[in-house]
Amino acid sequence: MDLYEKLLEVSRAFRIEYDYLGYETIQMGNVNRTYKVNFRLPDGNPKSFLVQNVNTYAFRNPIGLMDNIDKVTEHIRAKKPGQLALHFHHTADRKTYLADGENFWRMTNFVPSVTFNTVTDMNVVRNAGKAFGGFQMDLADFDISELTETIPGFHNTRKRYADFLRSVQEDKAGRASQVREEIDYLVSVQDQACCLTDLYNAGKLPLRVTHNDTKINNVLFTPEEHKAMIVIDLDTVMPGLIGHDFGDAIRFAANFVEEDCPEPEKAGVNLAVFRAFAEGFLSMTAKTMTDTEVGTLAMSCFVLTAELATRFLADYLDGDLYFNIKSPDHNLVRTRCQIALAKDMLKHMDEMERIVRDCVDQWR
Ligand code: GN1
Ligand code: MG
Repeated sequence: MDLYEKLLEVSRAFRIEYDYLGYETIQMGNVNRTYKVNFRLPDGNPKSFLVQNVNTYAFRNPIGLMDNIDKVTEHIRAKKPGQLALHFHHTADRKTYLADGENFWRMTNFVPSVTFNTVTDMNVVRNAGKAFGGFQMDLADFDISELTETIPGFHNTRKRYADFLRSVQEDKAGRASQVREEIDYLVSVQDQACCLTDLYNAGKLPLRVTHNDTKINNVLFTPEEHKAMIVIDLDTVMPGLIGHDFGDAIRFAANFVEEDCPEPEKAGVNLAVFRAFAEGFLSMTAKTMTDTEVGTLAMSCFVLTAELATRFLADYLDGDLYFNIKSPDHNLVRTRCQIALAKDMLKHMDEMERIVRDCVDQWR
């Protein structure tokens, strides 16, 4: 069955009975596959839904994942009745997913919106910071023990390094000799990259419910005024550290270029974006953060960048099994861009620390 028919079948399973018009592939995320599926209502108006094919190589327990999302969205909905929310459609047997033996499908409402991969408008950045900070606060009273770890050790950087070094050792795709420089750099910064994990293991950082994938394109903005509407992609909502959310957001939004820019020399941390995001994020969270947490925020940006570089490079060495790729060297291009960004962040660490302290002083 081709995808056109498959998406119709999936939509019917989610009890969408309108006239089928076809689908569009949506560029969203590097792991799942996302489609906008279009229908015609009886009154002639168009109506679209978002269908995702969840990557079960990445998410080994997709039912646990959907259960997390149900609980988290329910918790937020209860706090903010009437506000825009993601709504997962149900199959005839009341499930929010369809497992057809081969693929794992889910369907949500389609929210007309814009997203950003790179940002020049500091208001947009500040609003994204507020949205992720607000998300963190909405879940501050959520019982962590209710959540399944959808990817165990997701931001456990020590574990990520162990996995990476295993991939180097195994060299399944025979590529290790071409990427010695990248391997050596990542090994040389291992202890710095693992500082959050080590502090947590030493009992110095509290566990929170975190989003864990705070790319700015996981915030939907209104098409005209660019107001942050909703935080999406709740697949990795899990117990985590606040630096995971802050650091990953900066890694993505404050880079001068996109995360897979083929010209790594152009990568680097844009301190104006850093400041705007920090202002938004800390306006929501500063009061509830411990001093030790505050002290980790600037460094967390380096941590998340180096960690992702180990993940991209490990996947390149394994033969591209995890991340969706657009070219054979896509994971290597991503690695080089993240390494260049990580190096630049270390150069600017003092300034990043100073900005965090300014913002905390402002909001405490
Ligand atoms: C993946 O699929 P997407 O874009 O939501 C990955 C993140 C990475 C990101 C890098 C579950 O996120 O951890 O930071 O790619 N998600 C998973 O773009 O591994
Ligand atoms: Mg994601």
